[in-house]
Amino acid sequence: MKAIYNNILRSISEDKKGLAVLIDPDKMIVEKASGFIEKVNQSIATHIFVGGSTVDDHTTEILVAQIKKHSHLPIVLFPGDVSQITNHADALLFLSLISGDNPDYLIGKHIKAVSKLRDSSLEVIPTGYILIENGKQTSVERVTQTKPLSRENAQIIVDTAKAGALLGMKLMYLEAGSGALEPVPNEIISFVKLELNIPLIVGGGIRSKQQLNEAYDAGADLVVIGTAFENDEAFFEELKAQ
Ligand code: 1GP
Repeated sequence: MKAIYNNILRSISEDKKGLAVLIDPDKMIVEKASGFIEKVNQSIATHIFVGGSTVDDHTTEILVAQIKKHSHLPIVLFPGDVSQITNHADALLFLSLISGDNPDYLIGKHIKAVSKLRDSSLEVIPTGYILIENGKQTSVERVTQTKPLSRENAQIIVDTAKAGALLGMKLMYLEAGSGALEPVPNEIISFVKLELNIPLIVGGGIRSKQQLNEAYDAGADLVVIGTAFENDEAFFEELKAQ
């Protein structure tokens, strides 16, 4: 079954953009999740992503089970570590951090994940993950011990994305980092989009409807927002489904 990925492809063919609300299990109190999820359900969100840089064992599993009770949106794991893989979700972004040179995040953690995935029904989506500098150090940089790509060198970013696509990755994720001061520049999104024919995800530092629409106009197929909703749930009001 490749339902989630095929749905993303279908949305693109119908000119529909996606919005993933990112929930960090480390920051969401499970008992309070239902109220938050209710707001997600009433918004234009198309996906719920779950993941964080550092999360206690089993926290993700408990949270995903709780979200499942309250939403029909697809739940996609966006894990910072192997321990965050749970069969309760619908799909897994099998992320390879191709902007960095840490073998653990290029292939090492993936090997460790296999024993968990062998008997799992999770849809596994190979995803190239590209960290782009945003003005401050982010937790991805700290945890993975890799440097982000410079936002001044668009060609390297494009070539990195293209290399990931040539390796067979099915999604490309341009990441400025959670709580980034500056989102991925729109020119970089456009430039990468021109070269790729796989879906493009963009996230990090997007905190207004205008920035969201600019990312869409530049070529993002799916935008991920976490911090802006964590900081102010009133933001959902601006993104209500019609
Ligand atoms: C982080 O791209 C996501 O991995 C979302 O970032 O929390 O800044 O919205 P924000």
